[in-house]
Amino acid sequence: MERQKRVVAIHDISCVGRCSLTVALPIISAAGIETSVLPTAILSTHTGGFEGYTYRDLTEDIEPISKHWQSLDLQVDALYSGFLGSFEQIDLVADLFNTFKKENTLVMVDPVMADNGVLYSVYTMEMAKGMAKLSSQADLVVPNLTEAAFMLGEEYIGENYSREYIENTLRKLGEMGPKKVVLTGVSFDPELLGAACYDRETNTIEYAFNKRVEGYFHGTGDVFGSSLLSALLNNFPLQEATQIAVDYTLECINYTVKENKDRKYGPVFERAIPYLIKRLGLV
Ligand code: PXL
Repeated sequence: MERQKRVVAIHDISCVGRCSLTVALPIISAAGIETSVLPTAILSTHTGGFEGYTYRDLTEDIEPISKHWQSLDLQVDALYSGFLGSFEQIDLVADLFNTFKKENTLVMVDPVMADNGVLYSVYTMEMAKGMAKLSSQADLVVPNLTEAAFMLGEEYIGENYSREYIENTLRKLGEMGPKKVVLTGVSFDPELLGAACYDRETNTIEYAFNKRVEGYFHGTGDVFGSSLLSALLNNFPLQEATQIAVDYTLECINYTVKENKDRKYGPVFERAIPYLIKRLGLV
């Protein structure tokens, strides 16, 4: 068997409402990868649809945690950042990348900050500039269309876009620094939804689609990112890993619809874990 890999997942803990670490930790673990965590903030719930949530920013803990880890012989195969607790965390997370990145470490940045043309309530446009800076240090960046536009300093153009717009966006994001880009929420056909992936070094653009389910499903970005990383660390090439992530996300959405769950509690990703580990060839 191949040596077991380790991910450091850098996201918030939203105690209730599946997203960020409550999604990344179980999914990446189920994929056979040791998942260490660096919580960026602790919230009683996520910020998308609950009133009155608590918010403890953990910015001050990042450096001491990093210092302690430096005293350990820690092999890190991937660093995966998502929702950050403050603007100041951008530079701290960039330092953490520099500290723990070795030759074969995959740095994946999901610039979690916005969706459907709007920034999450806790952020300002400053965050978009910061996320662009952090993404420039990544090997792989995984924005949705809103985050991509904001990082490029452009307006969100909504759902009427051409293939050319998507491909120009991928190339412009690649020019910022990352070797690979996976753009989520891409659709050229009302029946289909998926992602576009770009490899700057081979100059290839590929797509992965599956059936579109109407409606907004909170937390699916984290399900997508966690399963994408799981597939990449299980040695699937970029397009195949993207297809696995698209298909797993759809499975989770199908369970969420079937169980008629209140969608702000997040996707029913647990029931689809057997599907994911089969797709990854682990069972
Ligand atoms: O899934 C993205 C996310 C992560 N963490 C928190 C959020 C959101 C989206 O709203 O509020 C705290």
